[in-house]
Amino acid sequence: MGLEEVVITEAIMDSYYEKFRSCLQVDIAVVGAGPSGLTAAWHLSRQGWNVAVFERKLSIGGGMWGGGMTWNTIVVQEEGKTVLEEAGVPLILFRDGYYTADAIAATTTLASKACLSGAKVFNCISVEDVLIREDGGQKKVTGLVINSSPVEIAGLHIDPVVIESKYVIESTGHPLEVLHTLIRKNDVRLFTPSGGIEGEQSMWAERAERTTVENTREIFPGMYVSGMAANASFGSYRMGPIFGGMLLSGQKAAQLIDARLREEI
Ligand code: 48H
Repeated sequence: MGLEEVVITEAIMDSYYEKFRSCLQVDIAVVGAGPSGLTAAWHLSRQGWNVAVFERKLSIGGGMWGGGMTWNTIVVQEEGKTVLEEAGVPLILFRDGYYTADAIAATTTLASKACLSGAKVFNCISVEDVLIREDGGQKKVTGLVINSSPVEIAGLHIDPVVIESKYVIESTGHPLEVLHTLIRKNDVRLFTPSGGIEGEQSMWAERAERTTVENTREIFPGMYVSGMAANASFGSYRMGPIFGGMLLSGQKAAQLIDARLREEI
């Protein structure tokens, strides 16, 4: 049997657009396929929610691929290791309470868990804005404004498209991109002490790991923060190449949103 190039093209078109169409109205839209976003996507999709993940880069994994300074090993502590254990990532005990995992195995396993649980991951798509509505005088995020990353990189003046979501998880890491856009463009207050973005502080691994999980919560109606974005929003510290907090934060964001969605049924 011969191979027809146009059939290959048609297969890609039909399959991709079916996937995209199934995400026009999702339960949860995750911005950023780093460790916290992928963990949240996995935990939510396995509960049966319709989840879409948008990642600007061609590669998923965010800052986890590179371990510390390109040495592609990650460290997790006792609490954080449970998420990797459940995913089936091999862990090695380094010293009391410190475990290492291969950064590539950890990233690809989390991505695989998310995809195979049903989350739809769209790489090469950048989130450039949010969709906003007013409900009883209160503004609420109701979706994402997305564009092709190559369009963004080339600086082409091409309008974006939109997907609706019941909840958004802002997991863009240090830059906190979506939240910055939200407050730059709208006269709104966040659920932070100042009502704005508190900003990230310097390295303090122990405190940062704890607060990443504490700071994982709803930051604006319809929008949750997870991972490094949670600490950057609420003014806490960075933690360097230890990833337990990122994983536990993704898990917590998923638990909080799962509970909200169940209340709404
Ligand atoms: C689509 C976007 C957009 C956008 C960004 O940085 P990440 O790995 O995020 P986390 O929070 O899951 O993990 C943080 C961790 O990697 C880290 O940096 C740590 C632990 N640092 C400690 C320290 O001291 O430095 O992933 C975020 C992802 C990336 O893949 C971005 O490309 C993506 O979000 N992204 N995707 N639209 N507007 N902005």
